[in-house]
Amino acid sequence: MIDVHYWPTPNGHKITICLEETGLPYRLLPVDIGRGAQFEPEFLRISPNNRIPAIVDTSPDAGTEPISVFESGAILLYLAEKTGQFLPADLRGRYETLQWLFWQMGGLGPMLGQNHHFAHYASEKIPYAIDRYRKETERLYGVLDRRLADRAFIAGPYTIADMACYPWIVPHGLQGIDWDTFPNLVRWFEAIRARPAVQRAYARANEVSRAEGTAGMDEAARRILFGQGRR
Ligand SMILES: N[C@@H](CCC(=O)N[C@@H](CS)C(=O)NCC(=O)O)C(=O)O
Repeated sequence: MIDVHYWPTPNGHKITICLEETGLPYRLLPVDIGRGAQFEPEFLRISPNNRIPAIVDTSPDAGTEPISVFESGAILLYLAEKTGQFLPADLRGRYETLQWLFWQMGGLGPMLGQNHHFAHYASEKIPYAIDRYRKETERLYGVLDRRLADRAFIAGPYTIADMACYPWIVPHGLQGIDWDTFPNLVRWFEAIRARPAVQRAYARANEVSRAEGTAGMDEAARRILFGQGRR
């Protein structure tokens, strides 16, 4: 069983998509990051960076101790290696996948996260910051669109690199870009959106949102999420 310490955000969706695609049994354990649950000592023991997602594989191999993994890229790699799915076995295919997985972790995710922050969450509207991250989003979309010009998915076959990128493209309507000018990306997006496993993953997210009430962001959540210093 895979225990997923989870909240319905882009980084959380990556893991439920992968779990639905691989068919591994899993259980969702909500971590309400707007209420500070990411600072609970029990959670910090498995995710010292106080971020979701994190997983605990309760039976990595018959009779062995549970293993925990944090950082969505490491988790996707773990699940791909555990199941032998969505990460090509040959050297070239493996590195086609891994370089784009790391591109998502170091570029697409953080930059689009800042785009969302300055355009929608920051109490002060700073034109320089809004423009900086909107342009960077546009640049990254362009990189992905060119990559997809001559292949169906990012590494060729559908892999964990696609699962990492897709949830960050879902809110494209909020990112200030001109969606229709990225036709290869639109085709790729629609192909992934139609996958039954992806639809199941987002249905699980809705279950958590309904049960835990994740709609909107109040002042307390804003302080918790955006006021973090060393302590
Ligand atoms: N690099 C991390 C980023 C994870 C991340 O930023 N998670 C956000 C939700 S999408 C979070 O847990 N935020 C809690 C907080 O900021 O305290 C990953 O890919 O797993």
